[in-house]
Amino acid sequence: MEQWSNKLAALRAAHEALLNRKNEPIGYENAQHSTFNVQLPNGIYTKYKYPILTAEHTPLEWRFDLCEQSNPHLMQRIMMNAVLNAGAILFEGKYTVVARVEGADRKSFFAVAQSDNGIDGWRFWDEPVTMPDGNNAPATNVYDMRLTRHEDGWIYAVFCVERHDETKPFDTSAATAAAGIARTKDLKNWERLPDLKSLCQQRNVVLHPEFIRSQMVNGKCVNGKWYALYTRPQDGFIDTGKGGGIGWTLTDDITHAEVRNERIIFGRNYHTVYEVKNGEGPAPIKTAQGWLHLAHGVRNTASGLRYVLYMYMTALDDPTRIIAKPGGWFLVPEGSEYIGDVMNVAFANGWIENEGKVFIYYASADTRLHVATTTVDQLIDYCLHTPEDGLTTTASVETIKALVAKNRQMTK
Ligand code: M1P
Repeated sequence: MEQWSNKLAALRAAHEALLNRKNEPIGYENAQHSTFNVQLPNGIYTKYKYPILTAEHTPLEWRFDLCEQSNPHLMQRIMMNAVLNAGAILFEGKYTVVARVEGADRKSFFAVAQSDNGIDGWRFWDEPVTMPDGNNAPATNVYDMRLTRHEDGWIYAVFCVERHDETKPFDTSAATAAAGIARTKDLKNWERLPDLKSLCQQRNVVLHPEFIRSQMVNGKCVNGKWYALYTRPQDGFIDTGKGGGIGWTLTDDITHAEVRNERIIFGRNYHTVYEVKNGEGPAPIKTAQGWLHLAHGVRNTASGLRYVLYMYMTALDDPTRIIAKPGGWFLVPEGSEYIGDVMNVAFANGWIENEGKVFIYYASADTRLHVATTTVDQLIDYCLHTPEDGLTTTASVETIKALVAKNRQMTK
């Protein structure tokens, strides 16, 4: 009897120690130097020593039967595999994520976790989110929630809804992806709306936070009030197909959202970081100089796909007009971030802006969730002053030489 309770006390103490662990910013003094990687700060954002949420951060009550009679060996009854791609929002003064938690059974679900400072002290709520199916066909899996506090007063969640592709009954890997939509006021009670109607697969859709009040139709300016969605049309579940890139579509009724006139606002390009896939990350941040966008780009390599984060900016009066396009990636998996269930993946679908500070929640290797901190000013500076990708090696060399020449002038 005593032995069992001691074991439980030790388990609780170890779990509490993990949850209470202080995080440490990675600066020049404590930069990671290893034989294969030197991780010096880049001045654009600060990464932290520890991931903020992992499978081990999930409540013990989700995993253990805490009754000695029915669990005499104090074994995990339900194991957790990963905590990753999280939507994020400042909610009632707390930094709040709705994370994708994946169980050992490969099913993902959503769970809310909060922190007072956005960096450490994260605690999951007692139970995972109950996401109703509404009138939609039940999903096999749900993931990658984007949260948008919309000017209509609701908090919206748009996420991937995955189901088996019933047109291929003998292919057990064949899947379809659609964008699920739900809304809430308290992150507890979710009203599920019909999935986004689209002629092609959509698993990477983000709601813009403001209404769009005018659009050009057949060369004429038409006034109205539309919800706007960033999309990523795909021909198949994995296959991007012919087009692809970040799309844009307007819909007047979010309770029956439909992709009608989708147009690509940021496409894919040969030999760039978004050659294979290009998708919006979280909902953009509004600044005095334009909308800040965080997105993911995917390229192919001999060892599989490489997912990186990149940024761009669009005009305040037209969120589809790109005004800054810094070349290359913004954030990549480094050091131990490479390693996990899906190697070489950095993915972000949540960030929080609070009084000019920005907290970027990114996952590494589809395994754990991290934070990187920066400011709106730094991100604008990054977007406006990082040279564009010149799309050829010659252009890249000329860009470097121009910077060297400028620096030479400074030292004269
Ligand atoms: O494994 C990397 C990512 O793969 C998918 O992303 P995308 O839709 O861009 O292909 C998703 O499963 C995502 O969750 C995952 O991180």
